[in-house]
Amino acid sequence: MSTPAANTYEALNEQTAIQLAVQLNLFPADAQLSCREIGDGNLNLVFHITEPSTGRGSIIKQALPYVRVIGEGWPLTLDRARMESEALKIFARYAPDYVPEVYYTDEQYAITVMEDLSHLTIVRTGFAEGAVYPLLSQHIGEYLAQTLYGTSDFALGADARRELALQFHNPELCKITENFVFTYPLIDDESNDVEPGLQQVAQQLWQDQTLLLEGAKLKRHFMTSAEALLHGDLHTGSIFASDEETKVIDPEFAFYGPIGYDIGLFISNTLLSALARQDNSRELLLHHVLTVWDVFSTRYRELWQANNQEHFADVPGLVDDQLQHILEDTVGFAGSEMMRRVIGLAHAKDIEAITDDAKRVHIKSSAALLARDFIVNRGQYRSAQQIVYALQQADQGVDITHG
Ligand code: SR1
Ligand code: MG
Repeated sequence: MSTPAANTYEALNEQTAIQLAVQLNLFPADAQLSCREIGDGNLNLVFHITEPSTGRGSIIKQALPYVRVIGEGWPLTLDRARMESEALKIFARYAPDYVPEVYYTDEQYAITVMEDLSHLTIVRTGFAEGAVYPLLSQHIGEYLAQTLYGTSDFALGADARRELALQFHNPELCKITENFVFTYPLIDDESNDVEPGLQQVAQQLWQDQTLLLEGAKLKRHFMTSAEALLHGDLHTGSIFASDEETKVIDPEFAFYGPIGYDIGLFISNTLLSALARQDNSRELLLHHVLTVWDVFSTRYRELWQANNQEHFADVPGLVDDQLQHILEDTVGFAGSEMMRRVIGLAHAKDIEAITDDAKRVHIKSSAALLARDFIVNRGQYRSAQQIVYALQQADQGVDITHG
């Protein structure tokens, strides 16, 4: 490849990724390096470069000018790489333990070079293989509170918050979410992927005017509320972890949005993995849902009291009202995400891996009805225990379609 300073875009390959790593002095000039393209997401290239003799490594991530899984027929802004790098740097100010270090960025090439995380595994994959990650929800709860409170009006003041929000105008990526999470799964859209055994449930949901109304309200809220700098796509495929460590990656969907969206995505994808589990370890995943909310809300209150720019911050009841509002949003957005993982285009890996057709369809039906309950009845939720209880009811076939 030409030098990173050259003014044209070129997609990397395994050889040019090595050349770039050497040019950037990530390794000694005479190092014997190997490289593998390891991207398994929908959008980007990810190169893992290693020096086998020392075990040292680095990650080079590059955005393609189109959606990787579709091809050149679906162009997508390269600016998402800038969003990702800038968001990683900002999140690292608030939650340094839970974000990879960025070594280098190049806007022309849409490249982000970052810390090697290959000693960790992607949580979505690990969950599908039976892993539990005992500290995951403690870490994610802390990450969520620090980044979401830290970038809100309350911590920054409205002027600084508005200034920061200008950097994260991310219309193309937001549009993907507006379509694939909030719109298509609620209508009979050609992009949906509904397996035959789930058709009847899907048809029933597409006729459901209450669901459409509440789903549409959630979409409006996602599009118009600018509470904090969100990760914007915090499913379990955006988290690397081990038993001791957790790192949140891939914030290319970052934008100023409603706080409950990030929390809802983590909870929803964890619940889907729990539904896919047939053994006692399901309880451990459900425990993550309780812990993430507990840690988030406790830390949020502490941060609120320690640093708050809002004149009315000490008015009794305001922080409680704020947390109740975030919980309702969390439940509603968890519902939108869950619906798209069983009816929309991008499905949950661990549920799809179940080979027993009847079992898989039962789980998807339970998830679809649970998602409906979360969307329609989000205002009735007062605790994370209710979320877990609703999942247990749905899994036992209890009718939760009322309301
Ligand atoms: C067509 S892109 C579908 C999904 O991939 C990304 O990871 C986001 O979750 C997006 O919604
Ligand atoms: Mg991603």
